Amino acid sequence: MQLSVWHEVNSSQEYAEGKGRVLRVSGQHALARVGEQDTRCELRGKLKAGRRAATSPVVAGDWVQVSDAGDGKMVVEAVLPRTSRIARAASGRRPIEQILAANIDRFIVVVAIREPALSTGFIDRALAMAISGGIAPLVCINKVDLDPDESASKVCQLYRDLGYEVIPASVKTGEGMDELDRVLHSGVCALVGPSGVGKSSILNRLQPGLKLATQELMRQHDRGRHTTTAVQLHPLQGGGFVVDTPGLKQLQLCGVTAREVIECFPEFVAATPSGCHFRDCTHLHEPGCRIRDAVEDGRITSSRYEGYGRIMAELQGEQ
Ligand SMILES: Nc1nc2c(ncn2[C@@H]2O[C@H](COP(=O)(O)OP(=O)(O)O)[C@@H](O)[C@H]2O)c(=O)[nH]1
Ligand SMILES: [Mg+2]
Ligand SMILES: [Zn+2]
Repeated sequence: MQLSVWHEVNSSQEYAEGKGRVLRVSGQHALARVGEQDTRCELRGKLKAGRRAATSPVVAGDWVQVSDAGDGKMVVEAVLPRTSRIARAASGRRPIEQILAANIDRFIVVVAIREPALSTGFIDRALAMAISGGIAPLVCINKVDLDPDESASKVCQLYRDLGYEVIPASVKTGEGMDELDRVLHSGVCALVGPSGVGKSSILNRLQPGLKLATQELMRQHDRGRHTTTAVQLHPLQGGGFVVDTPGLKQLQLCGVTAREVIECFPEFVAATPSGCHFRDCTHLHEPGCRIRDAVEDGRITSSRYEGYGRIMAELQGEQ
């Protein structure tokens, strides 16, 4: 693994304080970067996951306090407070929150313009997940080389008009790669998207040393082996870390409030400056709803309103 500049600057003090950053967790162990070393640490008893817990008490990205338990054995003593999180609802009879990663600076929503077909619903849910987790989102639309009728530029414009940063990209032609490279080095970034959109391919192109398994390689070589499975922080040459999340086909939101959902739809507020007839209008079925008027007369894109409806229905089902 390569050392990063960021790491060299900060590592000696962290090492002195016994502070480490968790790169990945497997079972009752964590691989943490402490100072300049990647160290396998055991989890202190109280930090071990119960059999039915959805989330390990320690997740990738966590800052942890480690100590030497003798014989060179390192132990994670405590998890420092998290500043942000990527969380989803774990499947089960009652949805429970599962934290996939913590302390992430940028949430890069990755979709493809084709193969698999683009779903703005996915983008909308991913934005809600980022915002509710306290992470600044960005949208990357990959595979624009497969876009003969330039439908990508429409989608780009839709989200840019809403105030989000959008990067059209192609691993094939190299479009957008410099921009993505800059973003990646600005802190700890996570790539979140359905499988097959090109997340691992993007990272391999920007940093060949990562050698992440892509679907193409799988088809050629090791059939049956899974691609990205556990969530893991990969150190980047030149600073920062990146997280390549496993393909999240269904982004099951968990614990997102109605207010956070509305934050993801700024055009709703802009289109109805004086609000709806009912002050606590959910914009789903109430009479006198100005949002639905705005959808009718085209001031709000209908795909966005449908995305809103699906998220709200899901959150109501959760209660
Ligand atoms: N045409 C085209 N294909 C791409 C592009 N990026 C990735 N792919 C292909 O899409 C497939 C899935 O890529 P992969 O990186 O495994 O996707 P992931 O599941 O999101 O990590 C592979 O066959 C890649 O070669 C792109 O920009 N254009
Ligand atoms: Mg992948
Ligand atoms: Zn309304």
